[in-house]
Amino acid sequence: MDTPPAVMPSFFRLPSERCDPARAKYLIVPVPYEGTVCFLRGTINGPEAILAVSDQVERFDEELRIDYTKAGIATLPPIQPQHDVTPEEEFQLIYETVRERRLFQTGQFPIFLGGEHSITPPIVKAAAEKNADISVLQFDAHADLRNSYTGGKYSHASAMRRVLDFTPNLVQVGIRSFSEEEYTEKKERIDKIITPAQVCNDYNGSIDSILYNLTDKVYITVDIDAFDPAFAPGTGTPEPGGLDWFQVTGILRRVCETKKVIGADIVETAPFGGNNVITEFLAARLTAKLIAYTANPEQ
Ligand SMILES: [Mn+2]
Repeated sequence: MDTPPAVMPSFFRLPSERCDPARAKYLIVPVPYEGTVCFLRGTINGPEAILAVSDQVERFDEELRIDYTKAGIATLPPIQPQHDVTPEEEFQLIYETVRERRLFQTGQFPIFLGGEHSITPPIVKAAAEKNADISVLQFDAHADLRNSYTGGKYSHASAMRRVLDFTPNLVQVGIRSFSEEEYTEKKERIDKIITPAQVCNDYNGSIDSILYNLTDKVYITVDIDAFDPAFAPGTGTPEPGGLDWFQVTGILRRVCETKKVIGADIVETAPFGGNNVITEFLAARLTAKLIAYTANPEQ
């Protein structure tokens, strides 16, 4: 398996005064973890690939017409184990690092770049300890609600089931793949699962339902496979019939305007060789959109 570098490129390669971790509003946290992936590998290289293309993204947002880098964007050292770890040890490492770095305690806005989806539950655990009544908004092709999978309780396919250990408030968007077990065990959640077909058929109704089911404080997790593989082919478990760029960013914008978003992750980007940089560029651009939508240029 590849070993990602301990020092990664900084997001946007901004001038130093805009990437001081003590003053920047946004903290980019690479988490190059791939331990329980069962189909196509490569997400361990996701964070580095996203950061490497990020300086190609414009710092001026074409929708909001602001330079959203003014609040500062610092890239922190990656969270990665120094030796082989079990999925449970990885959970503990991420949870403890998020706490030690005080990522949800200073009013700054962390954005974690994965890595596989099992990085999300330990982040949510740390965030929920500091934010009562937090919600999680998940974009994903997969429900990830299995109680355990081949990697055990901490498998990527159980990521959202583990999130439910820390908050009952979970809204899932883009879902088009779940098992009978997930459906029957979690049937009561079905109105908090929005499929791409629902988004296509009733976009405004879908947004209303998402906003209705979220509490005021929201953590956002984006599995890049929520997008249709036409837009994001570089991922471990691509599923046809996904969301497009305007659907995802439109929902994100409304949520960021309406709720207090406290942090986010973008996971499961798996750069495949050759010149296929579509997926990592989309992930970098989505990171920029999250920053733009939550940046307040008046402050
Ligand atoms: Mn997924």
